[in-house]
Amino acid sequence: MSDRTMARQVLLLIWFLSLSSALGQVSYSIPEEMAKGSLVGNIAQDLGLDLKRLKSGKARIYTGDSAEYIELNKERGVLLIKERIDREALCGQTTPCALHFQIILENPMEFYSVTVEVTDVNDHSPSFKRAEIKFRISESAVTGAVFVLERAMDLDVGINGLQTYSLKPTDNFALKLQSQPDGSKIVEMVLQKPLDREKQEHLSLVLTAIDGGDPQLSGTAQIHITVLDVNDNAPVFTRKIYKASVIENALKGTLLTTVSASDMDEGSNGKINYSITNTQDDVPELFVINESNGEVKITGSLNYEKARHYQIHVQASDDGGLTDSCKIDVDVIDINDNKPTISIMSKLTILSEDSKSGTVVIYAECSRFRFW
Ligand SMILES: *[C@@H]1O[C@H](CO)[C@@H](O)[C@H](O)[C@H]1NC(C)=O
Ligand SMILES: *[C@@H]1O[C@H](CO)[C@@H](O)[C@H](O)[C@H]1NC(C)=O
Ligand SMILES: [Ca+2]
Ligand SMILES: [Ca+2]
Ligand SMILES: [Ca+2]
Ligand SMILES: [Ca+2]
Repeated sequence: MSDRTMARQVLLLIWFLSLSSALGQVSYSIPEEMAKGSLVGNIAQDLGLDLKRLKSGKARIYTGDSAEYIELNKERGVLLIKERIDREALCGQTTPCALHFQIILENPMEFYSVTVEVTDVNDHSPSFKRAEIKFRISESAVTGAVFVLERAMDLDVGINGLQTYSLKPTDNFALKLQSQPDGSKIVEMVLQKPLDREKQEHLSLVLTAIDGGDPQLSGTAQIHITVLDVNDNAPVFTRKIYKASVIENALKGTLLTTVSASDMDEGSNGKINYSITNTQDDVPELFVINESNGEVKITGSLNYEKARHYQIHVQASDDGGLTDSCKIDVDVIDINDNKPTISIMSKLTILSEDSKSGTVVIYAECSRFRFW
């Protein structure tokens, strides 16, 4: 076929098509997803053609090179669904969505234009690409802090498409939607009430996307928030004042008492280091505290005759430098370690007349006990 004959044929076709529109045009509107064999429309009646003419004219559908979703039943003069029509596959987000084809008859040749509009059915739920969204947020995050969430997709169009979102629960976060020029929305959550890791370390929220179909369809995404600790709690001693008593000749290493503080924070923010803070007396030489478990032990020699009472000042500090303090009132108990002096004294009076040399020895002992 030469270029010229081809051009002539194209011209001829255009002429016929323009003529056909003069002859008749019909349009139908059907929902997508109709079953195979469903009725689209009574074409013979709508075009004013009788069934005999359809047969004698060898009426057929001409779609060009696009797929044939619709067939002509010449016996009944009707258009029927030939293939399932998925509006989403056919038109995507484009509206309106329509099929255009011609009905061609011969002897004489006639063209009729047929338009079948395919309307949307709400057969897709909004959906999120990721069903789980994870955040790690510091408990010191300020109110008003914004976190971008994921958008959902709904393949349907118009009212059947994505309409809005909801976020639950709303204890700490509020949903914020920002409309974009292209009609989509930026989805964010805004901190409304400060987080507190000590109260709640994990938060779980549900983001729901909703379309406007009837019935409405929805899709959800889980939002998991791990609240990160900051050092916002100081250690707290279980008591402000501890009482303890110890015999004056207690051995080095004897346990006096155990102090205890707790810190609600996590890890090093809650790790307590105990220390004795006395500076003006000999407490640091006589007592020692285990910096990790608060055990206070004797590390020097006590003497009732010298001091009957001690006050140990203890500090608990976390790694962030927050502190609490308490004191331990220690009573030293006399164990009568001067009793031998008294008996020797009485012996001394008995012995004094008998042995002069013995007296000297015993007296020397007494004075050592008494006046040391
Ligand atoms: C505990 O505190 C003491 C005194 O403040 C310090 O010398 C020591 O290094 C601390 N220990 C730890 C494990 O931080
Ligand atoms: C302190 O107590 C811990 C735990 O009981 C122990 O492992 C550690 O050896 C103690 N430290 C000292 C200096 O006694
Ligand atoms: Ca649809
Ligand atoms: Ca939908
Ligand atoms: Ca702390
Ligand atoms: Ca904390």
